[in-house]
Formats: sequence, C-alpha cells, structure tokens
Amino acid sequence: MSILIVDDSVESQELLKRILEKNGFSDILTAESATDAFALLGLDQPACIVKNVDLVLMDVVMPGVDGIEACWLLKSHKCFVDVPVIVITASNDAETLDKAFAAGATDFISKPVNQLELKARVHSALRIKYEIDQRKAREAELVKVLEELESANKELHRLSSLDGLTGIANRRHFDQVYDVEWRRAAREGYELSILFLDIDFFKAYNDTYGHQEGDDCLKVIAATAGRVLKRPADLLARYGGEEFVIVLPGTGVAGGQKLAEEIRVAVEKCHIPHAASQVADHVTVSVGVAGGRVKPAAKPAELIARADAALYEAKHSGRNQVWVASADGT
Ligand code: GH3
Ligand code: MG
Repeated sequence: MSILIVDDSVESQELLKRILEKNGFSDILTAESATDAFALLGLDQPACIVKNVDLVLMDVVMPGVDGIEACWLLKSHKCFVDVPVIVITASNDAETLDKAFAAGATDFISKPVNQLELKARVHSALRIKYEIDQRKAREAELVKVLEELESANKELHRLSSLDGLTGIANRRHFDQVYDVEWRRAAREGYELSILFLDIDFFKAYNDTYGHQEGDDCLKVIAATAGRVLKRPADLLARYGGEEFVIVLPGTGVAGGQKLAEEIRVAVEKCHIPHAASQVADHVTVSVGVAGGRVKPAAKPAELIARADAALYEAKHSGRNQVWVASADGT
C-alpha cells in the first residue's frame, strides 16, 4: 500500500521514510509542500487520472498552505474521502488537534516521532483503509450483480410475454393487455375490436406437408398479420395452436372488419401451397370480428365470446372469409 509524506523539512521526510521502510513499506512518496503534494496526486486533474495513495502523513506547520488546510482540501476531493490522513504535529495543543480532526484527519502523531508509535498508527490506519477498500469493492460488485439481475429480469419478462415459435405476443400477454385495454375502453367510452383468426384446414396442412412446414406456415401467417397492423396499440397474439387474436383499442367494428379483410387478403397473397385445403389451392384464413363501444356493464369475456362465435360462423359459411358479430350476438 502506498504512503505519501508531506513535510517541508527534508530531514523529517527522510526520517519518516526510513522508519517506514524499516517496517516493510516500500511504496513511499514525498512532497515538500501541500501544493507539491496536490500536483503529485493530480488533484487539479479529472478524477480518472488522480494518483491514489492509501495514507497521507501530513506535517501541520508548513509555509504556504498548512497541514490543516491541506487536509481540508484533500478531503473535499471525492477520490480522497476515504484516504486516512495522520497529522504530525510538534504542538499537542487541543485547538490544533481539534482543527485537524475537523478538517478530516483520522489520527495524529507528536513530534519528535516515536518509531513504535508511528508503526502502530500507520498499521492501524492502513488496515482501516484496506477494509474500506474491500467493502467498496464488494458494494461495487453487488451493484453490478444487481444491474445484471435487473436486466436479466427484464429479458425474462420480455421472453415470458412472447410466443416461442412465432415471436409475437403469447396468450398470457394478450390476456394482460386485453384486460387493461377493455377497462380503459369501458372507463372512457372508447371503441374496441377483437379479431379471431384461424387457419383453414390446418390439420390437413400438417398431415400433407409435415409439422415443420406447419410451423413455418404459422410463422408466415403471424408475420403477415403483424404487417397489416399499423397502430402502436394494436396487439397481435398467438391465442393457441393455429389460432391468432388481435385486439384493436380505439377501433370500432367497421375498422376491425376492414383490417380483418386486409389480413385475409394478405394471407392469400402469400400463396402458400395447400393441396389438401377444400377452399383453395393455397393457405387461407377465416376471421371473426366483434367490437364497438364498450359499456361498463358488459364483461370482457363477452366480446371474446362474440368474436369467437363470429369465427365459428366464418368457418361454417365456407371458410376463407371474415364474419362480423352483430351487436347482440352473431
Ligand atoms: P378448420 O379449417 O376448421 O380450422 O380446420 P383445422 O384443421 O385448421 O382445425 P383443427 O382444429 O381440426 O386442427 C388444428 C391443427 O393445428 C391441428 C394441430 O396439429 C395444428 N397445430 C396446432 N398448433 C400447431 C403448431 O404449433 N404447429 C403446427 N405445425 N401445427 C399446429
Ligand atoms: Mg384451423
């Protein structure tokens, strides 16, 4: 550990240095004045190039900036807050010592310096400094670990909201968002639409092309539907299996129907071959739409049930089409 001796007397500096070296300290710096010491430590430099020392032995009586003022200045620098300063004073008067402690000195040694006393006080000051350094390193490590934990939590939260296959929101995330949006719409009298979208004859698609192709098809449908949605609040989620759901806050049933039709057409335009489909030679989707102004007396599940019923109608009316639920049912 490094020690800085600040003393205007070269003899005193040498004496202190010799005693310290005799006791095994090798990293010793010396300065003849407070100003020299500050220049040596780089106190006028940005914090990153300040020279760190672990202990300062500071003579009190020095020409120019005296030891007590130097102690104030040193301690007011953020890099030296924890560096112990032992003042070395010829006068043991209470007033000087009071001032030294008020300035941030941790201890004092009287002149003429007693070797044993110097050794004991330096050891004790350095031990405290070492413990402070250790604690700070542990605290910094803890802060780092906490930051890593926080970012891992965020990532976990993000991943727990996504569907692993398609990368869009999952059912869990949809449930949360839908609940919030439905309440907001009910409270503020907004319109809200729900779209249920289901791939036609998807079981036959899997049977014909294999599960892997089926998975790829699901990804394409998710991406295609996602591209049609433009508003930040619109949410597309995988509801389960080959069924997707879209919540459109602030969009009435006419707007919902328009988007549903756009998605249906966009899927057709993908021209994904589907030899086993009974409605086309490519993959198609059926969409059920329900929406309107949300009445506070209604229930969130009712809108979902109406959109689901509309999807059922779309399926039973020939598939590859959009069906809109009527205001009082389907
Ligand atoms: P419909 O036109 O009436 O919707 O008929 P369908 O065959 O699409 O509907 P059905 O409910 O009979 O079959 C759905 C199929 O979707 C069966 C299932 O194997 C498939 N499926 C569900 N989830 C996945 C998945 O993650 N990957 C793949 N490849 N297939 C899936
Ligand atoms: Mg289907």
